[in-house]
Amino acid sequence: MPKAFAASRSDIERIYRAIRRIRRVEEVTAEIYPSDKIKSPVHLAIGQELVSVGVCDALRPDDVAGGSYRSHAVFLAKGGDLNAMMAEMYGKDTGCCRGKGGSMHIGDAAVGVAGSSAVVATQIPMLAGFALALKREGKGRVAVVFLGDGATEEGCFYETLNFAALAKLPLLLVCENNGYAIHEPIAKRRARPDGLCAVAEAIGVPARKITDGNTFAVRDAAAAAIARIREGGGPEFIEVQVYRWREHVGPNEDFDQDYRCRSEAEPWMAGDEVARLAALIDPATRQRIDGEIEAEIAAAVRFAEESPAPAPEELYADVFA
Ligand SMILES: Cc1ncc(C[n+]2csc(CCOP(=O)(O)OP(=O)(O)O)c2C)c(N)n1
Ligand SMILES: [Mg+2]
Repeated sequence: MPKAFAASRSDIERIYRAIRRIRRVEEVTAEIYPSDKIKSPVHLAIGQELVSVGVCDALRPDDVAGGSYRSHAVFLAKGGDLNAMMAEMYGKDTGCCRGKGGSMHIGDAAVGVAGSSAVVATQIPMLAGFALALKREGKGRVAVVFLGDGATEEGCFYETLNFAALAKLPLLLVCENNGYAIHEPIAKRRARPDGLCAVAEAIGVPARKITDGNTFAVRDAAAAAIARIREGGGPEFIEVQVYRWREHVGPNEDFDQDYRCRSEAEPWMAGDEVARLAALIDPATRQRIDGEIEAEIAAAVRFAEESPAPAPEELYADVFA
């Protein structure tokens, strides 16, 4: 049984709205995808939304967050504009990166989404750089980096952890451990699959693992860590056990692909956080929230479809070398 966390009705409604909105955006993205209107690969976070939502709920608007190619949830939870994200996936000029980045490279400086990177783990030193700048700025802002379990196998993860600990950077590292790097389970990749927090601790970064799939557990752990980080305590590491419901990249399920089976996913689907939170809200309120979300998504799809493509000369804009 998940523990009960202190949450008011308005907390529950706010978190439900955020998590359901991301779920529906990604489900609609998956529906549109086969039409080929979306011009970039999509790495969906369906089943993992609670991490971004829980962590970002504990952030200030002027904090900075960034993640990997699987960052729709981070972008939306941090306050990124849905129209701009949808248009970016369509490769349109109105996209958050003028249609040049696509799903894997979304960012929005105005709301503190630092950007996202498709090269595994490279977002970690990038957000450490933000953390260093924020520390020098001295206004108590923090940086958060979202990473997969596979990213902990890259050298720059260890290098960045060490530097961040040494320099006491205001950096929260959030590992979304979905148990797989593409098709390779963590037990085939690490001698100690349960050792991620121990690794961080050994380098001097306090670490905590959350396994119960509860958004409020994530939010409370993040809030406590962020408060210490803001006070100058240095970086912290939070690992959240989650499960990816769809294929590594693309809109489909992949339980027929020989590397995992549906029975492994079923307990996660049965404990779905979107459904659990929905059941805590009175039906009329829930209907209103759901209706608003559907209308917002439909409008974003229309916006993306009706937006112009970038002009041909845009090919040469923002090119540094
Ligand atoms: C440096 C580098 N190596 C390999 C790849 C190919 N690749 C893309 S995603 C991925 C798996 C990463 O797994 P994880 O960090 O657990 O993230 P998840 O996809 O599970 O969210 C790999 C190996 C890459 N993009 N970059
Ligand atoms: Mg993974």
